[in-house]
Amino acid sequence: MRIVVLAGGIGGARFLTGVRAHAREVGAEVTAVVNVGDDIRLHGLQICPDLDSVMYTLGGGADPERGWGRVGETWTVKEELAAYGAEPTWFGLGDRDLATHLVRTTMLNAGYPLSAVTEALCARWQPGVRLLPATDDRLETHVVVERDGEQQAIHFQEWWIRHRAQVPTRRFVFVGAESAKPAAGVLDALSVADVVLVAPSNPVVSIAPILAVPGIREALAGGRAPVVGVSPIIGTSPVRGMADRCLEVLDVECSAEGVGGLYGARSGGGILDGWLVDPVDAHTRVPDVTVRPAPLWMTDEAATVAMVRAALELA
Ligand code: FO1
Repeated sequence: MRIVVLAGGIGGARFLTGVRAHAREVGAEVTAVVNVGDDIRLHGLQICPDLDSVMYTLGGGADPERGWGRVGETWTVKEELAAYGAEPTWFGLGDRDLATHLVRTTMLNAGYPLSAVTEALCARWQPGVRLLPATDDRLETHVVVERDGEQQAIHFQEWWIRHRAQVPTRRFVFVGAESAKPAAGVLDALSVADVVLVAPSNPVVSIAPILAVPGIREALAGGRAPVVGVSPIIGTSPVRGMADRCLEVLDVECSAEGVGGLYGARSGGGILDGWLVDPVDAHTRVPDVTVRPAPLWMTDEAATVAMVRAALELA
């Protein structure tokens, strides 16, 4: 069995631990297509937060408290940069994490595509699933905000970390998406997939940038594999993160029904055949999508595996 998972950062990484555990039991192959919209170039280094969150989490090197970055991290370089007044001071790069960005940037500068660089980094971390960036091309999520009566576009990380999403916000723009191509391996993985799972990641800034790469949405729509999404919202709150704030910008209700409707039915030009919701949201209706309840709190690996099994049964 071949499983493809569309995933963002921390929620996607946790979900993938369950997918990997289930795949090991049944002998399935897993490919994760990961968001790159959060990527940012700082201090001359290319930082890929979502790819790294997935790689570190599956490779046993993530900080479980923070969710991002490395466990046992130290911050000497960050302190030294701050002593120079080097901006941005709101973005923290740990010493251990920096090694990843140095290797990645050196390889990118030498001409390797991000997919090949990711494969090389994964040779160390052995995540047990194939990690593919959605695209090898530049794609960055920018956020149009209101400042001093004017509209300005800022990088997603500045909006997310520096402003904690608490600034008047107009819209999200996936810069470079129109001319981006799916990364090497993405369309092949989708064409041979038996099932596609949409992780309980932020629908607006993690999954939407993946779907914005021309060819990926079409491959889902026209593919033979059923597509099952897992709701990132339980009741009226995101499982983690600030999806509520992102949905508000789009004027979409923060609920399993709101996000299910945003993705839409595959038969109607959307992406979903099935939508897994928490039992508290069992009343959810999404036109032409089969909705099924299952506990969605990823409290530990066993709970996450149970969730993955429910998604695969629905598929
Ligand atoms: N999140 C923060 O809240 N503060 C940070 O300083 C920060 C630095 C950082 C560095 C590398 C990395 O891979 C992730 C980092 N994150 C940080 C997390 C990241 O901003 C977001 O949580 C994701 O982009 C959303 O998926």
